[in-house]
Amino acid sequence: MDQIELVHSGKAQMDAPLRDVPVSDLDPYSTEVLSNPYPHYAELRRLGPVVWMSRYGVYALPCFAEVKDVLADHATFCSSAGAGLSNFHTEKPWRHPSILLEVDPPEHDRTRQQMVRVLNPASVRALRPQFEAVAEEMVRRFVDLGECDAVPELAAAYPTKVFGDAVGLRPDGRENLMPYGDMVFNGFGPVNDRFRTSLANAAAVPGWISDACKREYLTEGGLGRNLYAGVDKGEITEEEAALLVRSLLSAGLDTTVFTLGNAIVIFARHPRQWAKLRDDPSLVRNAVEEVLRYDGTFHSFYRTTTRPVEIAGVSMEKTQKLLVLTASANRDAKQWPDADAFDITRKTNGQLGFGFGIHACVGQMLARLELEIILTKLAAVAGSLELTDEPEQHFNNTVRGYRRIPIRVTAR
Ligand code: OVM
Repeated sequence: MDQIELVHSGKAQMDAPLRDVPVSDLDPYSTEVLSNPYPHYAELRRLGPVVWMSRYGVYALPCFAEVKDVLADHATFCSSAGAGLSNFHTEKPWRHPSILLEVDPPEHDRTRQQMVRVLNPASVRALRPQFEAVAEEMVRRFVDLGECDAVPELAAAYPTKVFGDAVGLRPDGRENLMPYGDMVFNGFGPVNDRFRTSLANAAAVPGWISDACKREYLTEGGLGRNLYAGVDKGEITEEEAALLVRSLLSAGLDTTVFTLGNAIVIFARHPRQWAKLRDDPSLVRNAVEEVLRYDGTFHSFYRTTTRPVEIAGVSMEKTQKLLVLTASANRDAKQWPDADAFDITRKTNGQLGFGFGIHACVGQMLARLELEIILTKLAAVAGSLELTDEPEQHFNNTVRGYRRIPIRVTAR
């Protein structure tokens, strides 16, 4: 399905902006920045709501209000030029563009509707008993281990099992899913060594994904197979159904695996908040939102201007890429009192971890269900969570997470 060829230059619009705009030469994709982006985001917000990023020729939006405004106006700030740095209107995408994420209305509404049909509140609710049964067993085993790496034992194992089963994937080959997500999420950034390596290390992965998206591969009754019902009703083509399954596989696994790992690390580092959750499990839903606000998994993506426009007094041309820093917006003190504090009792309404507007995460109910179930079980079964060593980050151009979380867990 995907012929991989990298032509992105990122140099299309490197000229300095015409107006008096704050400029930053920060590389948001450097290992140093990715290690701890928050002080850098704070500096961007201090510079202003619109900052020219001289290395990439894009405007960064680090503040809540402007991020939300831009995401609300999909006609002016489009997705069809790609949700990454590369401009699909002038550069060849590394894979067939997503027919959900990388399109505008009216095309978008048609495909979104198909996704909503399989990921509606009732179909997600129906998954709960199975998700809870798996969580029960996995969390007990995790706590019984006492000391382990929480990534393979829980954070990666749980979504791989329950999401993979929900989609209707066969048990074998699921190890291809994380490396594929790694390519996809690196692909929203520049063509740097990190992206090239993720492609080179996993040459067989896109082929496996492409096969796994086909109707005959997918189990009857799963979310993937259910997307093919749209073909039978004449609403989408067989190829479109396969690409929508690909969207599930692209966006659905790495994100939840990393969020689960991030939640474990954050709670291990905030024992009083963990104690609060154990004392009052009704806080779990808000705790999930606060995890996503405080250290969101999806850090940034792009929009592209469809006409000359002004944002916060900064004029820009048509076809300008904008770096939408949702994880920075979620730490904006103008929106969030004591923004850098992790507090599961705060008001989290409006956090942007799932985006905002017509492209807001279509799987967010499914993601919340996974997170809520695991944290609830963990809070019921585990006592203290204690990191036995520094967790090791998994570096990716767009998503934040850990590849190793050495932890000691006591039974409650
Ligand atoms: C897609 C896709 C891939 C990654 C992320 C995403 C956040 C969508 O292929 O549709 O949404």
